[in-house]
Amino acid sequence: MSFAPLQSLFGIVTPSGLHFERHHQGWWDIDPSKHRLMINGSDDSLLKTPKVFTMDELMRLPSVSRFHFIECGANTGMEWGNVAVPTVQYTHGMISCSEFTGVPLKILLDMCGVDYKRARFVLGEGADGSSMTRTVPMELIESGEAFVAYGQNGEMLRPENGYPLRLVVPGVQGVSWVKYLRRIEVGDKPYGAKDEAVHYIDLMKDGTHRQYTSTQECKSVVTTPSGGQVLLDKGFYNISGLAWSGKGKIKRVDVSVDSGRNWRSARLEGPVMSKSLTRFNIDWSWDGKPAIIQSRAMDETGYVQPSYQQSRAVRGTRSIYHNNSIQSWLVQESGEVKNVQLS
Ligand SMILES: Nc1nc2c(c(=O)[nH]1)N[C@H]1C(S)=C(S)[C@@H](COP(=O)(O)O)O[C@H]1N2
Ligand SMILES: [Mo]
Repeated sequence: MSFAPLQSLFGIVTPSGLHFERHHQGWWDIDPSKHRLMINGSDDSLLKTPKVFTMDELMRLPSVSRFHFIECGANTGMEWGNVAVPTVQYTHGMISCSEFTGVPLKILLDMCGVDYKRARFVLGEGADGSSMTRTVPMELIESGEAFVAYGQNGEMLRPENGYPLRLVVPGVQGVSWVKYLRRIEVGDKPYGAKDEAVHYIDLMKDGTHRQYTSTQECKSVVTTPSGGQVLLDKGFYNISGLAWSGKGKIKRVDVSVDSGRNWRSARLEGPVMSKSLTRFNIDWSWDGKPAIIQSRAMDETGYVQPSYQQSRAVRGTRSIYHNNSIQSWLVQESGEVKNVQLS
């Protein structure tokens, strides 16, 4: 497992070598000439012809190239317990953003003659030893959004990121982006696989668990200044950060430098793309006194990123997954920046 060094990155694209990594069973060394993608049905009547594709066959098909973020559902997970890990790399670094290239899954399912009336879900399966399987609802495929990617940032996927083939499910948490993709099964109900029945579920305040919360809600974080950095002197600083939403485009990001009493709208750097990272910037003149810096994003649905107080009212303190609460960085008089949580 490794985290993207968000404090050192500019713009929105994560260089491939700095992409975060999450492996449930190590990374896999696959010979692309031997790799196959099989598409079958949980029951034969759900499609006309099951098919097996080679990489060469996939790369002849119409391709798309799109910028999307991928965020692990466990990103910012330690903050539920108010652990206050020191840097933005470890609070928020299980997110990355790339230009992915591949074939819309809809094209492949059409070639197999899938019965879309009955086949409402698919299961993606990887070739590694993790038995990672995830249910993906058919709407995300019929809309043309989900695709099987072989390219990332202009080159082939790297082995750590699923070479030679991975599922891209825009807006949905990373675990559904199955790497080393070798099989897609179409089915008529959710699969209840271990990684959706037992893991990646939300422990609620009342002790019950919430399942299938796959879409990553609107979230943002200031990356400069952020935990572990030091401001050398008072005066002008560019506050910079990242915002994203699994539901579409970022509409607005507000920034506060006084613990949330006053907010100003930041500049969004274009292009602002759907289900991608958006960079924001805002001018700040530091007077040398302690300051708490926060960002609060709003997406095109009107949803506003919640405070910790709001999140905890629903989720309590013992969750692991899906924390999109507002992050606070304390700039101390010494210029040193620290992770703090406001209650
Ligand atoms: N085959 C396979 N796919 C997988 C995983 C895995 O362990 N094996 N991990 C998942 C999880 S939990 C995440 S967050 C993302 C991480 O993708 P990355 O390593 O390219 O950043 O891949 C997902 N796809
Ligand atoms: Mo993950």
